[in-house]
Amino acid sequence: MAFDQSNRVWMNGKCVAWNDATAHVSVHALHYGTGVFEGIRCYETEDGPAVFRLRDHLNRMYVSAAVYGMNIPYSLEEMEEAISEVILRNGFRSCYVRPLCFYGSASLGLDPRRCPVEVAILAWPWAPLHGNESLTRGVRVTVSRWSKFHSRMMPTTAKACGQYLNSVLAVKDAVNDGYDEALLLDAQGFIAEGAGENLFLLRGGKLYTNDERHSILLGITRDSVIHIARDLGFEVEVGALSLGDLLRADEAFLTGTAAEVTPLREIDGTPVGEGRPGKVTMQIQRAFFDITAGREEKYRDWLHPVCESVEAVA
Ligand code: PPE
Repeated sequence: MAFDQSNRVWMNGKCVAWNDATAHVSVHALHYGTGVFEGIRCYETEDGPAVFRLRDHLNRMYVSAAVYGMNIPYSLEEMEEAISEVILRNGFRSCYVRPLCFYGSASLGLDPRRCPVEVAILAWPWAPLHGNESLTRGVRVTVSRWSKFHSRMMPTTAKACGQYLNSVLAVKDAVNDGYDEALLLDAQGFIAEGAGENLFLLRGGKLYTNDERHSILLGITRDSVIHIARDLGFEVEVGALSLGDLLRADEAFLTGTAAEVTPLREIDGTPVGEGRPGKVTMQIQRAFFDITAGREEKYRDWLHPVCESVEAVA
């Protein structure tokens, strides 16, 4: 985490100093988790910094907000511009971007509608979620005793603040027990997802992942990997994944904006495949990083150049 390298935050319409981007302890979101957010990465390319699948992330944020009846007081284009601005003003060539829309201060009680919607965008350099080494060595996961909440309890396809308490519980236990990450099962006992990532398996040369029927967030990295893998000639099947499937897999990996494409090498002491990052996993990871670095013409649409949209930045 490198907050100390971030000087500016975009908040409610302007770029302010990091220390001035504050909220009162009475804000609704602090009490009830009533906010929605995104996690987005900006990558360094030959043509300058570029944000990966920015539109898709912002679209998901507006959908998350709509689910909770929240009106974001800025248009998608304004948010795009604001994200470019905060990256440029911080002078970052690559970074993680965290837009957050939350109910502010007016009254408490569960109905948030009297509270203003506040919008902040943080940007800071963030290494891969489980550390640089995790991308080449893989991570060890444990199956959590906490289930992923069912999509009838809360919409798992929305990325909302309070929903993450479920992941926080799972990660706390996993880290206490010496694992890198927690894997959560759904209410039926099938695999849902990692605390902050989706899961892919490889068996017999074919890739498998699940979908929203198993209470997952539909990851944008997941969608990217499905495209990339099919492009590389792999068959990708979307359906239920059991723990048995994972234990029998030749390879497995996690996908997410923060985790990128992270090989999974062990689950509760049992090696996945040969217990080290698999060949196909690494092939997909390489392809993913070629795309994010702007080296793949075909996928240039996935990159939003940072300079393009900001008119005047001092
Ligand atoms: N599932 C969950 C529960 C999740 O939080 C993420 C992203 C994903 C899947 C993958 O989604 P996508 O980023 O669109 O591919 N988790 C974000 C927050 C992680 C955190 O620790 O904070 C992220 O990766 O930015």
